[in-house]
Amino acid sequence: MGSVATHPLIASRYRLDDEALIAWARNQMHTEGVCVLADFVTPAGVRQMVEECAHLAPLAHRSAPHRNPYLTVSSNVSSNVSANVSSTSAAVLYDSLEVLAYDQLPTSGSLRTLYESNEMLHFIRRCLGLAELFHYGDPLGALNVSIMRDGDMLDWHFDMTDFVVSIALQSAEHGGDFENAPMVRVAGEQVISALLAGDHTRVRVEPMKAGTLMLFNGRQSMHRVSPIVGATPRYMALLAYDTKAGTNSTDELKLSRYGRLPERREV
Ligand SMILES: O=C(O)CCC(=O)C(=O)O
Repeated sequence: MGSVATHPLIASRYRLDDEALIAWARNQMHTEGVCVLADFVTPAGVRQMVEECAHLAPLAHRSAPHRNPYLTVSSNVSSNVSANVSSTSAAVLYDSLEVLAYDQLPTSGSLRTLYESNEMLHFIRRCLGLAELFHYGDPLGALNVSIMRDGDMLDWHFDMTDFVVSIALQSAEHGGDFENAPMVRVAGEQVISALLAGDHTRVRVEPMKAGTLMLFNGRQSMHRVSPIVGATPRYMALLAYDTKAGTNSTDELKLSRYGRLPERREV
């Protein structure tokens, strides 16, 4: 008792063996596809994580992919023609961001310490109501940090995975809101098309301030990050897990997001 309940980087108000908290999180995921835990990381932990990111930021890879809302088609088209498309899968949308990869983050730093801890893995697994959960097998993407600067944005998309776990580290001066249309995928093509064309009746902003942990089903919920305004970069840590051991991403995705492939180690 005690050793799995707390972690030095996690605020004491959260006990990782709190059955009521875990049941609430599971219900949130089931009903809304999102669970937001404010002030999850301690202020000191957030400060350390921001320092790690700020120090490494010059090494981040910048990309500006064009793709459809399902991330199934990438495109070299240079203009945003998201509105007035006959099929939502033909919509061309645009992202711009920088990303720090897992292998760039210091092994004994606070970000990796939290991500790699078994306490955190088991807590996430239980909040998601899963029998098994593994750290993602992608040497670049298992834990990565998105850095978004003045003018950067992520446009509307559904993720290709069932869930994502993120920790907000630093907000922009303005913009950078996480806008979410919860569980909208089942509503069908017409509703998604209306949303892409500007009908935001189903959209809400998730309260992601520094230290917040979010569990999110991005396969069912269309979401975007509104354009960043101002000189302060937005930092968001993305912690990846999978229900199967050793799951990796494709080389195409790695090249697009990190601009490179992992070094191959000869055995
Ligand atoms: O930065 C964020 O808050 C969201 C990131 C996101 O939607 C994604 O990487 O697919």
